Amino acid sequence: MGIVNVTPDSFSDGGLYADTEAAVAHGVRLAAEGAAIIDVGGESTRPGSEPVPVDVELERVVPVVERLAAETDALLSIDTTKAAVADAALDAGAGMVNDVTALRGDPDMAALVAERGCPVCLMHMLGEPRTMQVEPVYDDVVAEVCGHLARRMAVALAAGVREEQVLLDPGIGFGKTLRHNLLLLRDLERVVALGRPVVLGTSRKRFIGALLDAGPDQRAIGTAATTVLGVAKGAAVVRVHDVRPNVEALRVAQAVLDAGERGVDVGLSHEVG
Ligand code: HH2
Repeated sequence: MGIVNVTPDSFSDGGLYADTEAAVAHGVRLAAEGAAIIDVGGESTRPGSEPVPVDVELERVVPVVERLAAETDALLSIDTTKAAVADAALDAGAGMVNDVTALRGDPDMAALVAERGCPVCLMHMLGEPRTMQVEPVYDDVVAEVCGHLARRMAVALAAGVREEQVLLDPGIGFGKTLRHNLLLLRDLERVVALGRPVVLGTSRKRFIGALLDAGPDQRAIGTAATTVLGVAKGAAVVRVHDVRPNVEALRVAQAVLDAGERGVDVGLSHEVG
């Protein structure tokens, strides 16, 4: 899943793709690099960010979704917490909703997703973006994230969402310390055991910067490490800014995971190693 942030203030690429042309060109490039899903968002969820009015968010994302639907074969996902934005994006050609509040942000979202019958990603977040990084505390972060996701899935199903349309995401960086993020990655199998495809969003996040002492645009290789580990532990989707290095890391990792199963056997006699 490649990320297109049509925002002036996203934490790692804010302002780079804030106008329609730049956002569409970026989405087309990510699809060409191998993204099967393009996640379009018009509101930053970085720690401390303020909500964006619905009309502004609509103006940002709808033209981009329309154009990407015409210009790529990728499944388009709309990253929003607002039912009106999801509704308009689905009309414009999106086929999936990515809601970082797991249907808590807007009382109309659950019914909308149920009615549209589209896939929906439910993510764990402690509190809300404005306050989530203010001393997050858990007794057992993995158990609490899993419990929350199971409860949010139950709410979605009660609203009429079909179970096979639900994806789950532990919400890396959303109300978590470095240690919480590492524990969630180490024990990702426990999230996978909830029985739904898991989306992993580690890309360029602050915990990688803390480990590498690197700024957001220097975190692609660290991100690829989490992609490989995450997929080895059963993640189904990785949400990334830098599609190409992650696709390459994944192709090699997948070949190892599948060794002996698919009969991959390419002659390498002229290469060293
Ligand atoms: N992370 C961000 C935004 N949306 N959605 C899911 N499902 N999982 C995530 O981990 C996730 C997400 C934050 O990253 P980004 O979009 O790059 O930044 P910003 O929110 O500042 O636009």
